[in-house]
Amino acid sequence: DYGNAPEAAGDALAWIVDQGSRFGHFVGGSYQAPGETFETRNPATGEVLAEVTQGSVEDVAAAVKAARRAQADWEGLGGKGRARYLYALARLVQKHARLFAVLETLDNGKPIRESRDIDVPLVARHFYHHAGLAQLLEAEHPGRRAWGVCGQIVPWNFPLLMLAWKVAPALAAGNTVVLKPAEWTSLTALLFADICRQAGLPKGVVNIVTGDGATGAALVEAEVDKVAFTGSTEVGRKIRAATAGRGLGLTLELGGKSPYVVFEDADLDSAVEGLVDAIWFNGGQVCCAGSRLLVQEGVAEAFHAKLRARMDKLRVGDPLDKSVDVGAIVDPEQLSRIRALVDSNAAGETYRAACTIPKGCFYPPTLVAGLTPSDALMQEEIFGPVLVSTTFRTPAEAVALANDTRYGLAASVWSENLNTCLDIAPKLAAGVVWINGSNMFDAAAPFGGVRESGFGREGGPEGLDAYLRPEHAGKALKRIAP
Ligand code: TXE
Repeated sequence: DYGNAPEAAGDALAWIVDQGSRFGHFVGGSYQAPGETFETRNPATGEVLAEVTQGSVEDVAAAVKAARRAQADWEGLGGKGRARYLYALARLVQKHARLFAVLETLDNGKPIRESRDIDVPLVARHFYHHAGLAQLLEAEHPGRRAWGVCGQIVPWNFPLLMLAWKVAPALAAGNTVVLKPAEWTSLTALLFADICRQAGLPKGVVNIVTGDGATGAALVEAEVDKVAFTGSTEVGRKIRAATAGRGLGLTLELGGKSPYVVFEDADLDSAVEGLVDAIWFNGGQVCCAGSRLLVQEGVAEAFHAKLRARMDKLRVGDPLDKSVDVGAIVDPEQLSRIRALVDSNAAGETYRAACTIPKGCFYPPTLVAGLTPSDALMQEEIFGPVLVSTTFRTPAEAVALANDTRYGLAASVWSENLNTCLDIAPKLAAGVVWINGSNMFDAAAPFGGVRESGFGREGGPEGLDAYLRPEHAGKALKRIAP
């Protein structure tokens, strides 16, 4: 029971106050004294939630050292030994699910319905899944070793879930980690540190260093063996350059402009509902958001009419209200980015949902229809509740339009004719293709992009593999010699 909004916020706010409302890093199994700090705010109200430490180069080095010290013993525990800790982490996430969900909603502005029903359950699922994989590790991956110390940098759109996507496989494979949350949303990572303590995780296996992009850059430059990053394509490019030639493992999960292709024989009502999930889930602040609608000409008018009617019914408002569909935008800076992109566009026809929009860090669900492929809004990732659309005539044209992007993260195809779906899906340049659905995630399914959406997979067997490297040939040979 999540109670009503103010009650639900109470526990999470009390947890922050219990911690002194000022947070240091979590290194070597304990919270450090706060250093130079910055504020983290609730975007829905503008209120300051807490102060968080800006990590320095020295802070990062100390955390990497703690992770290094812990690594050999952690790997030496073996997969079965590590699995016990991963199960404990999963159970503790479930035990504190409400606190995690409310804290995430306060810090990020996403609807409580999402953090409660999607983010937190998926976090637990990732730890359970990787506990299972850890148990089988020696049998399934003979001759594979952990990379060592992993530097992990996550964005603000799914703060805790992106932590789980990175920490769970790293730990399962025998790595230790230094994770840097995004500066707007550090709190659930700091609560997760507390969970690590409760689970009795050996000191130094998980370290959390907070801070901004400079802290992230310091982590990439530090003595780590692998870097895993989720965030903007621009920063991904910098990280790739900074890691080149250092023999490090690297995975990058970057931006997207995913096509949502609706054929005229699609179940249009379902496709409209799918689109609500695709572009208004987390206010469109989703790397694989179905942000580019391509609809077949014959049904375009009817489909857009249904869509506009559905948009008007979306509830935008207090993210702690359980009936709210679209919450706050994560930060005023992100809100101005969205505004600037949409306001600079003169092409097509803009429709703003007729629902009530609160004052503050909120943006109305918006549709910009009738664009051509070269219009900036068709190409740029907006990362907000803004859908753009155009039409196509033939399946070949749909494929050409869908692939007319520098990105390649995800795609959705809607048709009641399975032959159409199965014909189109493999022709789409995307790491993930959903048929008659969108934004479906599971720990057992690999997720990741092609082109400028990055490389490497998270989840599934490939996700674990990304945290393993071949054992040095010499050692492997010795092992099989009679
Ligand atoms: O991302 P950044 P921002 C896209 C989206 C959004 C835009 C900008 O289009 O509007 O990026 O968002 C850390 N070295 N996505 O500026 O900067 C940073 O502190 C190392 C898509 O917030 O990429 C944070 O922890 N790290 C996306 C993380 O990188 C650095 C999710 C992501 O922030 C760094 C987020 C540096 N030089 C934004 N600079 C997705 N694909 O899910 C920053 N960081």
